[in-house]
Amino acid sequence: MQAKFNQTIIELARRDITEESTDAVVNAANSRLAGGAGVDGAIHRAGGPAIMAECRQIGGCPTGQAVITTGGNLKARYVIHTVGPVYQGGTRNEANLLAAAYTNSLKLAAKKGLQSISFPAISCGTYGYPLQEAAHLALKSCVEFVRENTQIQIIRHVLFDQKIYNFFSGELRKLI
Ligand code: AR6
Repeated sequence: MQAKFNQTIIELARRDITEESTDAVVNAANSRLAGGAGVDGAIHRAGGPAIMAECRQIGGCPTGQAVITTGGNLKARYVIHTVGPVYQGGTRNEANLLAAAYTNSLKLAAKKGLQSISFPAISCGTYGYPLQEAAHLALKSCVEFVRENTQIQIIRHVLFDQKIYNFFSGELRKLI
């Protein structure tokens, strides 16, 4: 499923983000950039040790912020590492932090001159964010960004399972 907002196509795909050939893939990292399970583990496994070496140099990334490394052995030229919030009931500024994770990743991609980017469903695994609200915030952040910024031509949300895909497609339909 896809829709065009201003100059940008926002699309949903059901597959493994490590296969993406967009200019950048986004990693749902932790604030120490230490690697882990889920999409983080998959990206480091597929991308090879060069990515972790760069993460160690950078040292860390606060929740809601984003940093960039090269893509190692991935098809994507860059990995943008962002840190979503751990969901703790919704009263710890989680919504703003999740939106910021998307917006700051997009700002970094635009600053680098990139034209395409693939996101996983940040905070939707280990970090426990309710899926429908996470899907809404993810898409709303991207749509708001592309209304003001025309640099990025494709934003792809790469969703691992059908359940999350269905939440994203339901929320995307509401924004069209
Ligand atoms: N491609 C696309 N999506 C994937 C893939 C993949 N290869 N693998 C998993 N997902 P998670 P978080 C989906 O837990 O909630 C790590 O240990 C997964 O099904 O990866 O932000 C980090 O180091 C889920 O929908 O990220 C952090 O400590 C989504 O990606 C912590 O987990 C995000 O799940 C971050 O937790």
